[in-house]
Amino acid sequence: MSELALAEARRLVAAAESLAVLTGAGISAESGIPTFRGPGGLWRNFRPEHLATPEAFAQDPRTVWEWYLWRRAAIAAAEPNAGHRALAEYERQQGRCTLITQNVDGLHDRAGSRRILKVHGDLWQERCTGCGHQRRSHALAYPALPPPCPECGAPLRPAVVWFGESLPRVVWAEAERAVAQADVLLVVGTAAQVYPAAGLITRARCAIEVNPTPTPFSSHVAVALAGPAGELLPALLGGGRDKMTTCPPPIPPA
Ligand code: BV8
Ligand code: ZN
Repeated sequence: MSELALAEARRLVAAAESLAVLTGAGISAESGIPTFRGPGGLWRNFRPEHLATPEAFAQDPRTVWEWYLWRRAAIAAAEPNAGHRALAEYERQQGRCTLITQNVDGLHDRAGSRRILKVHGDLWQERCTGCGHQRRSHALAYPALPPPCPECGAPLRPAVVWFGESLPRVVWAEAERAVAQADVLLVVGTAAQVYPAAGLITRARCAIEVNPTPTPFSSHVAVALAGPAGELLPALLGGGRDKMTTCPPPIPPA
């Protein structure tokens, strides 16, 4: 990744009045959580349609629950990484940051981020398919799958957004507003293939991508930083805000 690209990205962030961030599974990769489409990815042994859809749950709720409980166990054993922490620290110091995440793992919460818009739901939240009863749960196993609703006995499901399901309306509207109002959208660790979340990138006034691998948006963003979030976010966000920041002098040729 070029030092010039990082310097330009730092300049854009330092000059930004408000920042929005869109994260995907890649920001949790350095915590040891497999991504969806990468090597050894979460989808590797399954096709998304076979697990993360209402049809799959209707057909085989037990297998779907086993997959989510397996993911809960992996996440419970993991820790937020330097990328999660850099975002939380930036929000704490600068305040003007809205974090939009496609992730359901809760690692941003555990890193200390507060203003989080979970556009694909939360793996640690459950919802009744019968009466709509909601609860938070950190269970890694249940005596029976699917677990019955404590209110009406109908099957509980993970309160995540499956393919073919709408995103939570209020959360999504807030995410759209945050991107529209932000001077810079930081796009971190997403292959940008899942919509409508990926569509937020085209609506940004100025986007900076952090990803070791090119995505369909890499050639359209202001700066594409090719590298891991755990390394680049601390370098990018660590400097705090300084409106007078000017672009540092170009690196003298070696
Ligand atoms: C909707 C929650 C409409 C569950 C997820 C047919 C029917 C219906 C809809 C569709 C359809 N065909 C297409 C669609 C739209 C569909 C879609 O986009 N499909 C894709 C596959 C084409 N979208 C939907 O269905 C959405 N709903 O459209 O509703 C509607 C309207 C009205 C009425 C009814 C319906 C709902 C989509 C939400 C699906 N749920 N997750 C769960 O987690 O189990 S999606 C899932 O993918 C996760 O949320 C994940 O975050 C997300 C996106 O993946 P990424 O985060 O990008 O992860 P990925 O592995 O792909 O990439 C990781 C990246 O990280 C890579 O680029 C890698 O290079 C990078 N990386 C790796 N290491 C690092 C790193 N980056 C930085 N640092 C590192 N160290
Ligand atoms: Zn119920």
